[in-house]
Amino acid sequence: MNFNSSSYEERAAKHPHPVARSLFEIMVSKKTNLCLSVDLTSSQEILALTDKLGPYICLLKTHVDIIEDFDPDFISKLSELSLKHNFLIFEDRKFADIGSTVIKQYGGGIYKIAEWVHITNCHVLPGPGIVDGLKSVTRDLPPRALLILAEMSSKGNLLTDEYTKTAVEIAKNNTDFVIGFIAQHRVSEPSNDKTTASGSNADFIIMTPGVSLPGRDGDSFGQQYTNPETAICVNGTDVLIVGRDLFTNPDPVSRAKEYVSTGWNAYLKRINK
Ligand code: 6AU
Repeated sequence: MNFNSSSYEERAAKHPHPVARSLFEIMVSKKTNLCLSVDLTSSQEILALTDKLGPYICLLKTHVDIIEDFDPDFISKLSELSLKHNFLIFEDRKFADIGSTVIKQYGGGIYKIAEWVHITNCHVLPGPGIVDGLKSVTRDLPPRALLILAEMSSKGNLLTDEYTKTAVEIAKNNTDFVIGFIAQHRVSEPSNDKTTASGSNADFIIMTPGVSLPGRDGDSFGQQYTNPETAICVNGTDVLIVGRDLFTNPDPVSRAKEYVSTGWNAYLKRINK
């Protein structure tokens, strides 16, 4: 079995990274491990759905570059919602360039992602310099964290086992910034009672996309879905990332509640409570 049987409370108490601690604390206080992937293209629709589902999520995942009417005011409104409903913001930017370029993409441009986003993610195709570059942007900002894409959900993706192992090594060398992975399984060794604050047995958070309650197996572009119970109890994920099954649902609040109860019960089963 490759999963972390410690509770989110225990992990919050000993995690060295403030963003990871906040996330675990939010999960515990709201009893949810659901991340809404709000892949809509109108800022009004994003804000409206976020306000509706805010009470049920620990994390909101955005793709800011798909918004058709982006305006800096959108960021203030989203940040207000994050405080109102107590969730963190994760911009799914999937940086993938050399260090000196990602510095400008993360800190600058029209989105200024690092200024308002608690968590972002990157591929490590370019090697460890991408992590160094991103980290350098955060030096004078409030705590910021990174997730490394170690596995992908899509059919035929090129992230081999060897690639995943290297991604984990890069994360272990950067525990002051990297708090976990986008992955389909717990890709770092099982922590359980051997979990340490940082270093080679660091407590990495696994966030899994390609998750859906039964009924959705994939899409016509290679997306593949796992059900929440398997993702948490068998594959060892910590956070369920759900997009279309929520934002295209005619009753997203009821659907979100189903994810919250399924996800939380699976977590309680995993930690034997
Ligand atoms: O639930 P869906 O299929 O509507 O949306 C899944 C979301 C999308 C993808 O861009 C993202 O998750 N995603 C990621 C992330 C989060 O990095 C990696 C991956 O392997 N698969 C995937 O779907 O916003």
